[in-house]
Amino acid sequence: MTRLSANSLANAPTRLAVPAYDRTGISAGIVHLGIGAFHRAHMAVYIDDLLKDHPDWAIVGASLRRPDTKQALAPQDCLYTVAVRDASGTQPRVIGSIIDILDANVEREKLLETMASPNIRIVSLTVTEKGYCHDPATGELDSKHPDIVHDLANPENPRSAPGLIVAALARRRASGVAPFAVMSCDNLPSNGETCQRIVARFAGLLDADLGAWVADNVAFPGTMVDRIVPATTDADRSAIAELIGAEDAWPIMTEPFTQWVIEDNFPGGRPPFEAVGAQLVKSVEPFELMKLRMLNGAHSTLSYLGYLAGYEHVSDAMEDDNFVRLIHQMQTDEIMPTLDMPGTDLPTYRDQLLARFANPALKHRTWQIAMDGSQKLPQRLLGTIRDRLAAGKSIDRLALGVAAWMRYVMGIDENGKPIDVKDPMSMRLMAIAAEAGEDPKALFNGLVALPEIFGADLAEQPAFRSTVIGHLENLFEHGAAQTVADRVA
Ligand code: CS2
Repeated sequence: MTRLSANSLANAPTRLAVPAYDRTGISAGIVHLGIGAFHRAHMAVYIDDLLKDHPDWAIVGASLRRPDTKQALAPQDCLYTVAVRDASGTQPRVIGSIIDILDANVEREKLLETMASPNIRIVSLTVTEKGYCHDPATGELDSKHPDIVHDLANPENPRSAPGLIVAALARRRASGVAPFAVMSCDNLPSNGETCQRIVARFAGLLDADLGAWVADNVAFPGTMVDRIVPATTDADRSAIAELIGAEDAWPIMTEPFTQWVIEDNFPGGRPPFEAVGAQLVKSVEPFELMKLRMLNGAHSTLSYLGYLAGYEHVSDAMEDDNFVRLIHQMQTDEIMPTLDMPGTDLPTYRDQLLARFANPALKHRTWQIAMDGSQKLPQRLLGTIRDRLAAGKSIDRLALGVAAWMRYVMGIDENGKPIDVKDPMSMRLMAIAAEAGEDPKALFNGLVALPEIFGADLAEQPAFRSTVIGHLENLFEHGAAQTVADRVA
């Protein structure tokens, strides 16, 4: 079978959606750091929709960690398939908005040069929570992070996202080129402000003047991004090859739903995102809070409890009525009262989320979402818990999500089999858990004492302590499926 490429498109089946513009006539306006599956199913699709009328906004992607994206996509002219899936079938579409991919580890100079060029007016990022090298509880740069220590010592040869951004901004400043806007598209709270704080602090540690210049001159528009994008499997690759009549080394599977809310703060110009379905707003914060708490908070809860209960995929857990009821109750009784969203019908938003989680065609592994919990818990569950405690309200379901995480990071499942716990803090987490054994109080005390995750306050909250410990007792004694069933009975 031929490989997907600019040439193969000429013979593509006529029903296959392909770029609506001449790819030889487009040029880069955006550098995107972290060219993973999420970006390719989200921002790259919006850009694909607008290139016909705005050809100077194509994307140069960079991968910061691994060479695999470039290896997969370079031989196919950076083309790839986005396949939208639900119970009614699979809709493939070939995306052409990425025109080059740079491997930051081996093409660092070329990447910095590109980022410093005046044509680039936006540098966007999806580097996941841990890519910001920050303290997740406070949102401040972690100046002891090994990548930050490295980049402060080698500012012209950076390997972290903040290091690359600051090196490129410094070049632009030196040559009198206006800065690009830095647009975080990660699931961080106040991702614009958080990114600004981290980048300005990194710049300030290098050179106080540069730090002040970044703080005063660089725009960091916040965004709320939403689309569920499970990791691609070999079975997906075969299915897509069949559908598009060519081999695609890395197609992306996703759901029909997509949402993008963007703060309109682009002094150097921006593409008309609103023309392709994005929502431009003054402040993205309420949208972010709603999404992080309602979607991601529920997702993480489903993933830890679901994994422990033996559900491989989110949709498998959603076939269990007790899980559906638990998430519905958590969202309705404990999360929605913390949100202030004039103009959004929260019950409808909730019902739509439950339907999205249940999408049987999306094989989204609970293990995938369970990754990096230390970086995710603060904005997904702990902020909501703080708000509820301050209001003197119950936190029962939210605390069950936290307890399930504590049980999960022990690294042993309910059948005594090892769990592959992926987390930048996994060594510490598993050491604490090993020492605690199956003692709920000791496990809670050991983990809650990590200020990077729980801050200094939560350990001192009696209601938090007793509720989480109570859930841990049940998880140890009855297992996750029964604990969930008992809660919602
Ligand atoms: C998920 C998110 O993996 C995870 O942690 O919760 O990637 C989620 O699918 C997206 O945020 C949906 O927009």
